[in-house]
Amino acid sequence: LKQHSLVIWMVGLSGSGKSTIARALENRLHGEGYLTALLDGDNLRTGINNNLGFSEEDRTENIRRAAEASKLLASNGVITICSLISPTAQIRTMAKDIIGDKYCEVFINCPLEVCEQRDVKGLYAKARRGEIKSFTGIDSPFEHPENPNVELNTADNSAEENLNELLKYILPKVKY
Ligand code: GGZ
Repeated sequence: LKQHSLVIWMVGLSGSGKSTIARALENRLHGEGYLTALLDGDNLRTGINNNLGFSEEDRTENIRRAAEASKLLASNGVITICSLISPTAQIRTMAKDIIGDKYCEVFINCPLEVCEQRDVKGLYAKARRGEIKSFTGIDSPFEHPENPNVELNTADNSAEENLNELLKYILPKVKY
């Protein structure tokens, strides 16, 4: 297996485009022959994290499990791409501490207004109506990452531009 492993930790609001970029990145790396895995918050919450909600405590446990799973995958040589909101500095520090020097933080920056306007799943509308409580960005905090390794803006730049920007950073780190 000729690759260096890495954990690419995508941070951003619901609807910011994390999953889209994560999938595009995985397809590209996989297409180039890299061994990859994709962990998506929304997906994990139907399985290993299906007992967790959206309180601060549950989000912390959600991230802890995802970080531990990523660490295992990366230690087995797999380039692991994680897509979870990871809303607070404290939560991200925990993920980074678990994963260690393979941790690479990618901030998918998209203004709340734009995420809310897109509202692909109608969740923001529900949160505004009070049908979903503790929704990130509405009545639950989102702290902007201070020092991400990469920052991508999905409101102003195309998916292709963002993927290329990300690859510029990732490829030299995973190539032998
Ligand atoms: C935030 C919520 C909530 C609340 C359901 N707050 O855009 P989605 O729908 O598909 O992805 C979101 C997902 C967020 O889960 P994470 O595991 O990434 O969050 S965290 O890192 O904070 O633990 C969203 C959906 O779950 N969703 N209710 N209240 N997002």
